[in-house]
This record gives sequence, structure tokens and C-alpha cells, in this order.
Amino acid sequence: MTPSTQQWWRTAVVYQVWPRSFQDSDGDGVGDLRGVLRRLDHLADLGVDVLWLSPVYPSGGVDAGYDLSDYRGVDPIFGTLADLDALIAGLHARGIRLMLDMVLNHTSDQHPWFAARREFYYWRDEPANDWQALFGGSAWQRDPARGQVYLHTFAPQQPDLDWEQPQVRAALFDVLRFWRDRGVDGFRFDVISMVGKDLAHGTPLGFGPTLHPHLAQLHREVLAGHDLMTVGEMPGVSVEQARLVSDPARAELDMVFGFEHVSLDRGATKWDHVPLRLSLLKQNLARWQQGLAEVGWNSLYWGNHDQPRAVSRFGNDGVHRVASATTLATVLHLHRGTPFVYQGEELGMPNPGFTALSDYRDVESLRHVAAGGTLAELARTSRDNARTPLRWEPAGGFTTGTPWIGSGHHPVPSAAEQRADPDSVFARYRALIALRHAEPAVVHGDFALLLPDEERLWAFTRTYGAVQLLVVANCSAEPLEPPMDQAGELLLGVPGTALGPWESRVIKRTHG
Ligand code: TEU
Repeated sequence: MTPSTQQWWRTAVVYQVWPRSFQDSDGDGVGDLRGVLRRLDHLADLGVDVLWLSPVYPSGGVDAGYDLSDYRGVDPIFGTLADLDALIAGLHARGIRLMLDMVLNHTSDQHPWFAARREFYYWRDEPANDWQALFGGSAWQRDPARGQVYLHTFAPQQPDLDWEQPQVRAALFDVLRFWRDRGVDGFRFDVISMVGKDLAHGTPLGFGPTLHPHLAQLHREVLAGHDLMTVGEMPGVSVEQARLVSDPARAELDMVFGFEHVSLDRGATKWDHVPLRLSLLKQNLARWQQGLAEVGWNSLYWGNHDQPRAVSRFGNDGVHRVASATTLATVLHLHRGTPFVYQGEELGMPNPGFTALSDYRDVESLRHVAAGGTLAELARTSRDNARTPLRWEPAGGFTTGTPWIGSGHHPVPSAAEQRADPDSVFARYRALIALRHAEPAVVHGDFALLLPDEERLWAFTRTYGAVQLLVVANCSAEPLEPPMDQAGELLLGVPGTALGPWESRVIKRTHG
């Protein structure tokens, strides 16, 4: 495969900021844009190339910003448009790009369109199907005043926009051009797979027949001729669909967020837990590596603002917290694709261990309990697991006020301490990001999974020309001896052949 200089995002690492819990600057207990600006040294020190900023727009306040009431503004709780401009400038001064989160599948019911532009939404006399909303209950909500129902894939306060209406697409593409022309460098499209719905034959997560034409139009009207990075969040996406969407020749999006690898420990619903089998996890990632090897591109992630903390879920957040967070980072970042680091993951933050319903804030969690869900289910799976404040200094440093959500019971060494510690989780993330920037085999190398059925060892190679990288990782609390030859230059890890609990190693060899 030929490395492309134009597609800069192939060598990039993205850091996701979920602003509410990143850094507060004005003491109201809620993180804000000036807070993000204050912490840019942390991102620069880590070495990331792109900041993905979760929504800061005015919103109805139901789904933590994913229910927009104005596509072109900033919610006063986060600051002003001038603060966002200052953030763009501050990032660019450090060589970091900004990617905005665009929620185009639905708005808030507080958006002026909902009252003024009835035709923008799915109004029907009766429910057009039996779809269930992802946050529980019917996806159709009756408006007594209108005597009609409207479609909402998420909460009732998040009515879905009807992308089959050309004026809806025109209005949304206008929004994208507004931000593009303001200097942002990319977009993360929230549940973009859900646009182009087939109400008669489809399902809420099914891919509708007009999805690809809509994405192609979006590309023509917004992206073409501009050097932007795009990623589409696509629950339920198959690797075949991902290849279509991310095929540069088709000109749709650069990459997608798939969900298969974060569903392997779940049953019929996200609240049902099944024990994770390492073989299934690594085989799944390998299948995506294979499927997008020739055409398209992968995103790589363990966590985001919707998922429990990676170290608690895939690692071991007890005595092996540092080692397992380090090893999870190592295996993910050595895959081919664009890695996404979710805030706090670089510190090895675990789930907070909330025990009371009053600890929780997330609409999905509260609705789940109202519908009979348990605190144990929340403790494992709630999105609030990922939404607790970052600990910047030993004394905290997130806010001088009362934080909008608690920090939980498992504090980790602060960012300041980890940045000074060569053995911290942060230090391994920094090293992995530096390695990606320095070693073309990390970006471009062919991927081959070794010993796919092993339940404790995760081993694979990346081959690029004469260079081969070997990754060996012990994903268990017991020591193990990998059966393969580990001769070569040690790039990451400590020398040896045996692997201690959750220990990993990256080795480079060059063939003449
Ligand atoms: O998430 C969409 C999605 O499909 C899920 O990850 C969902 O959030 C949840 O986990 C269902 O159980 C996106 C956003 O990332 C999420 O924060 C929003 O709540 C949602 O869309 C609606 O905008």
C-alpha cells in the first residue's frame, strides 16, 4: 500500500474531550472551553494530532449536549463562540487540529425547527412501525396538541430529522460549511448510519437505502476540496459497510466507528453481561484489519463517553491496573488505523464504582432504572462510568466549585504525577503516539494475527517492506511464556522473553 501524504489522518492520533468533565475554569462545577484551553499542554505533551470535542452547542440539556437546540452557537455553560475561536487558534498554534461533533440525526425538541419547520421531522397520524427507542419505550411520541406522533430514536426530547427532505439536508450542510469556514479541521458525525431510514421495512439500527447517496452528497457539498478528517459513528456497522463508506474512491467518509468489539461482552441488550473471551476480541479486530486492508480505513478505540472505562472492562483495574491499561493501549495502538484516546484513558482511569442511584446523571441510565434496571447493571455499563472529572493534580484541580458529578471511589495518580513518571500509563501512551509518528510500519504495515485461539496471549505482526514489528501481550493476571522468537530491537517494554501479568512488548526486526 502506498503511503499518502494527503490523508494526514492516517498518521494521526485523536484525543476526545468530553468537555463537561475535562476542566472547569469558572467554578460552576462544569467543565468549559476556557478550561480546555488551559490544558492544551497536556495534549501537546501526550503528542496527539487532533482534538475531538464532544458537543458544546446550546442544547435541551437532556442528553449531555447530544440534543442540540442551536447548531451554530456555544452553550453559555461552556463559554462563547469567541472561546471556541480561541480554542481553535490555541490548538493550531500547537499544531493540533480540531474535530467537532455533529449531531445531524436529530435535534432537541427545543430547537426552533421543531416548532417552526414541521416538515423537517417525522410526523405521522399513527406510529409508522413498532420501533423501540434506544433509551427505552416506543420510538414514537404523541404530541397531544398536534394530535400526531413523531419519531425519536433516542429520548422523546430528541426528535429525528427527516433526511429524505432535501431542505433538511441543505440546512444541515449549511451548518457544516459554517464550521468548516470557521477553521475546524474535521467532523465526527453522531449516529450518521441512522440517516436514510426505511420506516416501512427497516429497524432503528438498520442501514437505510439512502444512506450512501446522502453521504456522497454531504461529501460533494461540504468536504470535497477541503482537507478535513471525517469519522461516522455507525452502531451496527459491518466491516463490508465500513469498507463502502471509507473507500476513498466512493468519496463518503474517511472512517467509521464500529461497535462489534465493544459488544462482545454484552448479551441481548447493552445491560446484559457475558464474560469476554480474548480470542473473540482479537479475532474481531483482526477481521476488521483484514477487511479494510486494501480499501478503506479503520478507527481504533477502546472507550468514549458512551462506554465504560476500558481498564475496568477489558483489563484488570485492581493490582494490575497500570500494567493492563498499558497493555491495552499497546495492542490497540499497534493496529492499523487511527487511534482515538478518550480523556482519562491515558491516565488509566477505571470505572468510578458508583453505588447509589443519586451518583448517576445520564438520561439513559436513569431511564433504565425507571424501567426496572438495577444498580449493578449501572455500575458495570452506565455511560457515567466514563463521565467523571479528570484529576489534574493530587488535590484534584478539575473545579474550585462543586462538580456536577462525583469522582467515585478509585482515584488514580493525577495527570501531573503521571506526566513526571516514566512508568505511568501516560508515559506508555506518549511513547505509543511517538512510535506511530516515527515508525511507518505502525501506520502502514500489513497486519497478521498470531495464535488466534490463545485465550491469554495477544500476539501479532505488522510488516512494512523489510521492517517487521512483533507485538506480544499477556492479557491475564498469570505469567506466561510466549512460544515465538522475540529476537530483535526492543521498542517498548522491558527485556526478557517471559511476560509478567498484563505485560507487553514491541520488538522490531529488519530483514535484509
Ligand atoms: O451514541 C449512539 C449510540 O448508538 C450509543 O453508543 C448510545 O449512546 C448508547 O450507548 C446506547 O446504549 C451517540 C452519542 O455518542 C451518544 O452520546 C448520544 O446519546 C446518542 O448518539 C444520541 O445522540
